[in-house]
Amino acid sequence: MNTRTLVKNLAALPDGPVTVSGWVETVRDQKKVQFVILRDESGAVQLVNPATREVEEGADAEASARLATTEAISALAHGSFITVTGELKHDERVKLGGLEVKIASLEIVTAANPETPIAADSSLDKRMDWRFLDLRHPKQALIFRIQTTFLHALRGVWIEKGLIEIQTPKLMASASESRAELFEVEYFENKAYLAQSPQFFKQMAQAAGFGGVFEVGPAFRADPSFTSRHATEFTSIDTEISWIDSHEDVMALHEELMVAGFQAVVDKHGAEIAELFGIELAVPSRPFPRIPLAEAKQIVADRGYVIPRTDDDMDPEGERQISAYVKEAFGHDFVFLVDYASSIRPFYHMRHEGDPSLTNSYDLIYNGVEISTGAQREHRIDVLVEQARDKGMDPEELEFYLDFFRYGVPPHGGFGMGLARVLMLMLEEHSIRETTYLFRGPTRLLP
Ligand code: AMO
Repeated sequence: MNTRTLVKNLAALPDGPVTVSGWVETVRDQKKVQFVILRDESGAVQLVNPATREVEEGADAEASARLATTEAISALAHGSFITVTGELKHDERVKLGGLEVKIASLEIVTAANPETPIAADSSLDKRMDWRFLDLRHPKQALIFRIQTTFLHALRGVWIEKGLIEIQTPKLMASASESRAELFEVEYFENKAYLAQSPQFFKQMAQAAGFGGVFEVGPAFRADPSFTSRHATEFTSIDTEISWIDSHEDVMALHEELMVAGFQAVVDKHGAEIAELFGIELAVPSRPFPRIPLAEAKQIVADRGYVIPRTDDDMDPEGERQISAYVKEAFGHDFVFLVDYASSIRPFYHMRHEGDPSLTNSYDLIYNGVEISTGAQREHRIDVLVEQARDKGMDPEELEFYLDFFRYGVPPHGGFGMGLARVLMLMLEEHSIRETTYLFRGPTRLLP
């Protein structure tokens, strides 16, 4: 390893020799002095070089070296990765961090092509073509630090509660959600399908007696749409717990996870989020408001927006409207819409005792967009088979799944949540393309 000091650690060092490594953000090549802004994963620092433009014939090796460094800086392409050794000097007149490094030696480790293919005003699509350069911006990188912190906090809650982390297969013999949006792949002599959700296998863990499980992993949907919230591959945060009384228990866990995740993000990144995104991120208070779907539709209608489809789900404008209402009425950014009609829910959702037209399920809406679906599952095999038939499904095709329920299984439930959507809404970004490391959509498989 080289002995570089991370830029963020320079401030704590006394004046003296240091080595820093990173990429060149800007070069200011003045006649008498040259400035280079070097950035690494932790911050940016100003490097300074008193320019040596020419040396006398027969000058000593040191003077020749100074000339070589000056010429190298003049020719230095933005983005090149360099290592610089020099003298650290604290100087409050330096705007960037109140310090600079006077270059003694500069090594161009890898030179960048001189023309940078993207600029600050490039389109999102263009930036995605050059995602590795786009991600060099501190704002972009911060998104993935926040994601790391958020997931770490969620894991903290799950592990504290004794849940087991699982990795379920993404190659499947059947659909995991519906036959719509299903990717089919050649699988030797047969067909396989890419998992749309770990749904069946996280439920299997309940039959396996695991008590509670979680998974953060890829999910695939052959969704041809180009909205700001849909990807063909996304990271799904899933959890499933046994011995629940109803979906209320799932929502309680969901709230706990969100509060822990937001608390960790605010604690660790609140100041940077304010600086780079202009957002004062707050930790949501518990309990999150809960509104039955039918009531939510009425509230939205009373606000003057009639959801076009009659028996259907909320549409995106309906989600925005109900969020606006919840913000006004409760000052909350989150709302659980509960009691979805069984007509618009999958066969595995448990229906209300005494009113099979409704399910023990919910969607979590955050700042106007659905981020999650959760439910109590039907664990009684006869009822489950009936519900599958009711949805026009062939129980024979579901045999492997139905078997989970034939050898005893506790009551259980869980949720699935799109990671990129949470981050998009948290950071008020316009698209999950911004909050996905490498986005996948109908026309994007590269890089
Ligand atoms: P659902 O299909 O509602 O439920 O998906 C759960 C959450 O996953 C995210 N999501 C997506 N994100 C990006 N692009 C997509 N194409 C996409 N599709 C879904 C959303 C959504 O709220 N098995 C159930 C969950 C459960 O009941 O546990 C399921 O998959 O944030």
